[in-house]
Amino acid sequence: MTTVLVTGFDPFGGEKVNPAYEAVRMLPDRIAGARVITLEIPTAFTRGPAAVERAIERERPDIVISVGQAGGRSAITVEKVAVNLAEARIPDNDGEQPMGVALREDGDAAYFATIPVEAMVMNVRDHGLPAFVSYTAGTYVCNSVMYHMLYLLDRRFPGVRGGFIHVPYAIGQTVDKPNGTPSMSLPDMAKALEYAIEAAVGGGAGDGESGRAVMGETH
Ligand code: PCA
Repeated sequence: MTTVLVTGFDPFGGEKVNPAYEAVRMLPDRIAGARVITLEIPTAFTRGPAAVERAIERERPDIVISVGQAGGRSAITVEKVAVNLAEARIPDNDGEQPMGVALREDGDAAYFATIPVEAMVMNVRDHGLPAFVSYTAGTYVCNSVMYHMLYLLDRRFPGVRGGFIHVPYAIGQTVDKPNGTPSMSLPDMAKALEYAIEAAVGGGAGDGESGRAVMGETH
């Protein structure tokens, strides 16, 4: 049976919750016939990737998807690429704040996600929820976890596919933020993750009912 490992971060940056883990823990045990294993991981440059590595060694998943909060984004975004750079605007939950350093001296400059990014976005949209491809996971802990995961899969677990999804703020987080701050309800977020994972398990080109959408950014 296909196994999908889905991780979500703990709260950081003064927030009381991290919608990533809150939505991940709402996922069903089975998606498209695959077994779903969920895990909370720390928002920390060292302990975050280490927790993912241990879970991969323990659970031997076929697919690994990490989920993080991207406050300010308005929709689910499936990340296309992770870069070999840590540039932390704020310290992580362990007080670590790397500035302008490589994540792995021996790693590639970047790794592309090996999950079907476009098909996942299309499946979320086909079910009436907003989703986009993102071409940057930032330079903080989320990019680091995605980068280390893809490095690890490339070297030690060929055949295991991996990637990353960013989610907006949950509605409750925006109560004390400026008018217009985007948010999404946790049930909608969990459903969107479920549709994205469904497409990842399905695997094929899966361009969705609406056909291959035009993706990309002009800036
Ligand atoms: N988001 C942060 C780190 C943890 C999280 O949920 C990020 O985007 O880097």
